[in-house]
Amino acid sequence: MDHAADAQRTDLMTLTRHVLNEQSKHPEARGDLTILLNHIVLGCKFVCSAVNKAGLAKLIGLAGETNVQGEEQKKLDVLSNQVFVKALTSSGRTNVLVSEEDEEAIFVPEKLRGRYCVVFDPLDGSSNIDCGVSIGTIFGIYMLEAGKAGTVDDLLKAGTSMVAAGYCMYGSSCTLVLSTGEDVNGFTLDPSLGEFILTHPHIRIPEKGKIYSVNEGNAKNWDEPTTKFVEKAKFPEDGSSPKSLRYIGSMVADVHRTLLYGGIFMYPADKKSPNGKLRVLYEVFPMSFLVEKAGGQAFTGKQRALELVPKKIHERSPIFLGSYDDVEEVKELYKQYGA
Ligand code: FBP
Repeated sequence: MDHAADAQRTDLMTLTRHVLNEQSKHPEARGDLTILLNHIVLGCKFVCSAVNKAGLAKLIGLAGETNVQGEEQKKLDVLSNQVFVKALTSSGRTNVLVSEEDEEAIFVPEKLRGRYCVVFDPLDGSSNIDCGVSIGTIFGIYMLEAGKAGTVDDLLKAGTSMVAAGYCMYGSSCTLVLSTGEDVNGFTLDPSLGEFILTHPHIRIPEKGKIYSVNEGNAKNWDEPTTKFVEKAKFPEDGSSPKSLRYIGSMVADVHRTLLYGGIFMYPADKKSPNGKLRVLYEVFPMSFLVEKAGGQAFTGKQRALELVPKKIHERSPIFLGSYDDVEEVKELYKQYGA
């Protein structure tokens, strides 16, 4: 780290400045998305500080309630959800919200309504909170037709209708990865400034990876294409080196590594969970949007993930996402063996 250069670093590309630059490319833009993103950033900063001091502040452990998925809620889950619902509502730019933690969609009060709908998982990977492993927030943004009062149907659309998506990873550093439709950029929180600084411009996922990421504990229930793919990863028939297995069990952390290093992240369907585990609106869609914008692919086992049209807000779907060539291999296996 060249501290001298660092100290001289005056031309700071903050996330706000970056989004304003992107906005200036759209003369019709009114700045609403910029304001909305700034409120999401505020939520991420709050959760980041809460996660950092979770152990000390007795924020770890159970909150004593269960959420719509029937999962026991953690204190940080509840806190993060409250922070994001308040930040998104108070932005005056949102209309309908869907949170992993709330059974029903949240309709913003009329006087605070705006044109955007936001789907989000306030704290993903919650099974890793108490052991301090990286967790994250995932979000996807839709734009309503002007003057339209939003309904849940405005969110039960193909993921291709999203206008922006991102995640914020709370790990050794706090990193926010965002796409507003063109490319994918990563920003790291500089705690001394309280600002997200552009550290990973124009992220491009390597075309082929050396890593596969899946919970092999479910292997006995997998379908044939998944079993074959993992077998070939471990015992390649073409003399190439075996792939390495990396699985944190926190989607944000596993997808972040996949975006930067390449490879494939999978949560396939299996006999126990025929629709997989991950939720379409606030896990599969945002991550698929980012991976595609970075040059990769996202596949459900049947179709391009972003072309899915969910029927309910907490619907689940199998997912294979990552490097283009690796996902292409999975698609070939599904063609060959069928699901
Ligand atoms: P939560 O949103 O309830 O945390 O569940 C999602 C998740 O933790 C993902 O982050 C992760 O990829 C997956 O579940 C891990 O599931 P498993 O423990 O079955 O491998």
